[in-house]
Amino acid sequence: MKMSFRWFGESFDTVKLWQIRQIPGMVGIISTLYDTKPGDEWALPAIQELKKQVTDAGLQLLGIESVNIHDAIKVGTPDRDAYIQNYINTIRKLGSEGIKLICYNFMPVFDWTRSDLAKPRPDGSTVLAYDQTKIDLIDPEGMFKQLDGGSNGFVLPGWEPERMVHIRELFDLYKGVTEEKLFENLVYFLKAIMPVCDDNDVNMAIHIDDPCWSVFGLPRIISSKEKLLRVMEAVPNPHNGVTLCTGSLSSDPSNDIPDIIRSLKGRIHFAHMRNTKHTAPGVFEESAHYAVDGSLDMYAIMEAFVDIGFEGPMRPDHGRAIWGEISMPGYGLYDRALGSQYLLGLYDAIKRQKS
Ligand code: CS2
Ligand code: MN
Repeated sequence: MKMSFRWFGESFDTVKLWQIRQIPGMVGIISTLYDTKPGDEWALPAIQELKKQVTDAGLQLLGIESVNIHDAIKVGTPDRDAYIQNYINTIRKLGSEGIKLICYNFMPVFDWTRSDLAKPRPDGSTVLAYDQTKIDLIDPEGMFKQLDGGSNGFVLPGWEPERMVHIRELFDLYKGVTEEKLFENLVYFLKAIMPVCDDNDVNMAIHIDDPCWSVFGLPRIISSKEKLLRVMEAVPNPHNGVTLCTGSLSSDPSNDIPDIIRSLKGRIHFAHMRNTKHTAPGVFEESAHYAVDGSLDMYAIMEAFVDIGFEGPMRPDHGRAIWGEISMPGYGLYDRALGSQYLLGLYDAIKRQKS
């Protein structure tokens, strides 16, 4: 396992590479070109510059999160092939620079959904939280306004304002896109890109849907063991893999995360470690990574990663906002740094025990 940290780039992140470098055990950076739009072909000099910044800081650029997928590909409109070609070109350029991991998601319209970006906890920290009863009271536009207003002035990944102004048209576009259709479109996309992944040894790692159920009537296809295995079996190439995000999977407590990890042996290319605390069905908050602070058995989850011989990048996912830090919600330095140390401690102890 290679402990890594998500970083949005010099112009977008409050956290500095030199700070990340000082976190014990931190070897990798997961980044992106945050100013590209879904569907764009990435420019090689920009990729090279990003890689140089990371390497100069004494870290390795271990992967991209995310190269986002254009809605035409998800919906399956006639122009999708042009966007797939752009994606293929981007994969080739990343591969040529030695960047062999791409995380992406296949959620319609927007990325993860939360009802609260700064829910206060008794210790004075704030966390991202989800309450289905609150979501039921608003529409997607209201949702975007609420998130945009609470994001400390940062653009949230997957909630880009230029896309969100077209939110109604986007919803119209997805009318008639059932789970089955979305699945077919994912398979079409994966089959088209596998040859370039093979040539460049690039791993594609699909992120879990968050939450794991339909929000605002949009389909969800990456949300359970059965659904994940179906995608793995439909395109059995090992370059077609998963970003195992524990927090996203845990939104549905019926997901047995250690069992899912074991069932995906060889197909998990990237691990996101997050803990969540569930207080009622459909109601949870993102707690500290420390198991006791939430509802997840972080030991059993880490043990499953050790048992399958996971060697890829692992990163602490969303952290709490603590010590007065102002950052993109979920992506401050302090709590993710703390989380990484807990995760490394678990990992080292389990490894030692088993050797
Ligand atoms: C989120 C997502 O759970 C997470 O890591 O912050 O924004 C995630 O990066 C995307 O869904 C991956 O494409
Ligand atoms: Mn995640």
